[in-house]
Amino acid sequence: MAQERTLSIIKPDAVAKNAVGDIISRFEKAGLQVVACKMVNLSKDKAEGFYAEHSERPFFNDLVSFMTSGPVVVQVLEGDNAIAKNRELMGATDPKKAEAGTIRADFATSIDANAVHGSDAPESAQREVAYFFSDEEICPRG
Ligand code: RTP
Ligand code: MG
Repeated sequence: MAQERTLSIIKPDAVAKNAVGDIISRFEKAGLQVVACKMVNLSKDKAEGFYAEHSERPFFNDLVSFMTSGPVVVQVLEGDNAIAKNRELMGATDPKKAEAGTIRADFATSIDANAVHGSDAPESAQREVAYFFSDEEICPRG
């Protein structure tokens, strides 16, 4: 299977719950490696730019407010089939619909405060990784 990179964000609700370690542990146990990682407070501009594809959606302002409400942990995950594997580990956007044992089923509160973000396709993964990390900040272990 193809080695891929994907962008993961542990959102403010999960950081506030002290669930950072539990969530990263799930990625590692599933065979994904953390090859870049930082904790940041997103500015309104940075959050709006990140979710620009949703700018016309009714939930956009709430989404940006939520993503700027506290620190987030932004990571690059690398591994076989990393984009789909991360989405599988995350579970459905709405935690009520997320399969048991997924990150969102276990840690999310609502469709807004849903614990994690993961890139949804190779193109978005490439764009999102570059939105947060320079090449020098990514540390593949080979
Ligand atoms: P994400 O981008 O955060 O990984 O989530 P996703 O792909 O599962 O969902 P997406 O459709 O890209 O939506 C981005 C985020 O917007 C919020 N949302 N709220 N109230 C609503 O109907 C609604 N729909 C989406 C969620 O926080 C979602 O993660
Ligand atoms: Mg999305």
